[in-house]
Amino acid sequence: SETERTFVMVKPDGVQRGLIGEIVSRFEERGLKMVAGKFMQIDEDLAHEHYGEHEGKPFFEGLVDFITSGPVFAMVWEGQDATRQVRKMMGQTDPAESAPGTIRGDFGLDLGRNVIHGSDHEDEGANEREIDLFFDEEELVDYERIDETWLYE
Ligand code: YYY
Ligand code: MG
Repeated sequence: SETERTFVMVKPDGVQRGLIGEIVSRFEERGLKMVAGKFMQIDEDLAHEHYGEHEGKPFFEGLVDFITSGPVFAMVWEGQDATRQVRKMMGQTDPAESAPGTIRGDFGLDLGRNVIHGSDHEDEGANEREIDLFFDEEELVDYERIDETWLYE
């Protein structure tokens, strides 16, 4: 698999429940590398753009209200097969269907309060689109993690 970057965000419920550190730890321990991070509040326009694929669906307005309701922690994580690996660590969209050991399976119960967002690996280019939407080029940092030679063959 290729080294790639993916967009990840602790949603307002995750921030309010004090889960930023726990979630960051899981990706760090897995060996993924954080290359950008930003604590911010999403406005209406950004919410509509980010979730544009869901416009018109019955849950859309509630989703926009929720994602703009408080601060989020937006991140970019880099690593081999990063987009798919992050999605696996997140679990299913519905926490109730997510296995224990996954982030949504460990920290959520309700579909509309599922703690974390990660780019869809089945949607080609979604990771790059979302990174561009949330971050400027100069906010992405190039560096090596000291354990990289032990993480990859
Ligand atoms: O990518 P992912 O977050 O796993 O799910 P999406 O199908 O892209 O939906 C985005 C977001 O919308 C989801 O995290 C919760 C919410 N949602 C909902 O409230 N009700 C649904 N029936 C489907 C999705
Ligand atoms: Mg999605």
